[in-house]
Amino acid sequence: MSLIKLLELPSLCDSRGGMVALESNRNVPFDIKRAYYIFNTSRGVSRGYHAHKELKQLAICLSGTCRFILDDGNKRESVLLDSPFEGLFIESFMWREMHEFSSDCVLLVLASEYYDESDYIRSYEQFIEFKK
Ligand code: T46
Repeated sequence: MSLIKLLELPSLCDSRGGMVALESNRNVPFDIKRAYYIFNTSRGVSRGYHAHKELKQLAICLSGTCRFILDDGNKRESVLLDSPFEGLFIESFMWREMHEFSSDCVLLVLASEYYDESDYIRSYEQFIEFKK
């Protein structure tokens, strides 16, 4: 089974322009407790390099593009996010890296939990230990 779970976010676009609605436990598969966005990423920068113990997230590229790498400890898959009409669902215990941010990239992330640094696994070796 693929690690890349892209959820379609229905378009509410009309002649006036674009719109997408995000709803907890409807098109977003968890209760949304937090949202953050990443933008103005410096050229050549990569982010992430961690996993979460509990947190589930949905990442949506509102503009521009960026590449996600997901790794469950057994396999590693990559996907280019380039549409506000699709969300990448990231389950817990999934190593993630973000690369190739375009200069206009605005990445919105919806999260199932409040920020908690103790939920992060920031070492790949530790992540592999957790997965055993
Ligand atoms: C993830 C990927 C996709 C906060 O204080 N509150 C927050 O809600 C967040 C997200 C971060 N922070 C602090 C923690 C760090 O001191 O902001 C700093 C930068 O966070 P970090 O280096 O973890 O950022 P990324 O881009 O590597 O990872 C982020 C999320 O942290 C992470 O959960 O899955 O985006």
